[in-house]
Amino acid sequence: MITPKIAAKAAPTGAAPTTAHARARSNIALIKYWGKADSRLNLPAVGSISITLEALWSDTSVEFEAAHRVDELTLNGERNPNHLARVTACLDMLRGIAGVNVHARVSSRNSFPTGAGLASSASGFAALVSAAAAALGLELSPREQSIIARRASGSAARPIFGGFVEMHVATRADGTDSFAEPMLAADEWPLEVVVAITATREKDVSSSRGMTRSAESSPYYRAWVDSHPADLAVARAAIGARDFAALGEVAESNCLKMHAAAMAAAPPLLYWDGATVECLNRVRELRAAGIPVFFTIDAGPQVKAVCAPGARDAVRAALADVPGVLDTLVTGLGPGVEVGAGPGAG
Ligand code: 2P0
Repeated sequence: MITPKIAAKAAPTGAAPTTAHARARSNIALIKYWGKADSRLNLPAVGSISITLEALWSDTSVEFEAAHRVDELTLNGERNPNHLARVTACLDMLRGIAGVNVHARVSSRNSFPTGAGLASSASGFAALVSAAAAALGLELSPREQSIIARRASGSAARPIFGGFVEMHVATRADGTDSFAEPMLAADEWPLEVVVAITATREKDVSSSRGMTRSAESSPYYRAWVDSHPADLAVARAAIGARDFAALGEVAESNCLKMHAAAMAAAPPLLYWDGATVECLNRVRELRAAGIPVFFTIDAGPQVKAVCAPGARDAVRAALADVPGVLDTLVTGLGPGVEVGAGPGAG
């Protein structure tokens, strides 16, 4: 474990709480992160632009206690040994900064399916970093939290902030300039998202392994990385101009490019179901009928339909009607991580 070079600014002695609670939202990338420049520091090979989602959250409480012999994780009400190693690695970074060696009881609950392509690791680790830092009495800036969250999971660096967020690649070898930054607050362009859920199973191949496999074996991976800065520039300009059509065009293209690179890996990575494709077609039909909507898909089969204000109800009804769609979720854009000492997440 390499402790990030972040100077500890601990709260005054005696004032540090040992328990804290945080809510962080999930986020979806409109310009995707797919590939690592450095696995050890978890540095992304490409930048990304995301939106933070109001209704898809992780509530996490962290309690440090000298009597705990090991870290413990409860996820959605059940002890979870599978994700404990990553949680401990994340806590180790914060313990290293704080200069303490106490173990924690972590309890986290998601408002949406876990590990199914809805960025539960992003909201979960963003909430963990903020809650654990608060419980240790560390006064970390949002940027410092973003850097630590990135080490835990690349997409977790982004929902430290709300609304539209850009994540930067590193130019420094130590990765200290790879963090997320806010672009627009949620209410500055209040888009909405309809999520069409086609499966709730946890994915077979994690994003981390999928990225590594794509980088090692996909003939399209280099083209994906090389063409990425241009997509980021188009998206930045579209967001600045609130140009929904331009944002949708580059987001759909970037999404399909990411999946094309993954599909061409050996063995191939296919995150989609049949209903995923049907939803893409339905979104295109809606747009042809004049409804402002575009799609994006992450490392799972769910389709996220991004809607201009006013389009949500028609989009939801159309996607709910697609055979194979089990459920739909609707959300607006939300704020960054919210921290408070408080109730456990159970
Ligand atoms: C994204 N994804 O930009 C992309 C699009 C999935 C598809 O970030 O290895 O779980 O923990 O850094 O953050 C999911 O990747 O990967 C992801 P790690 P993470 O949202």
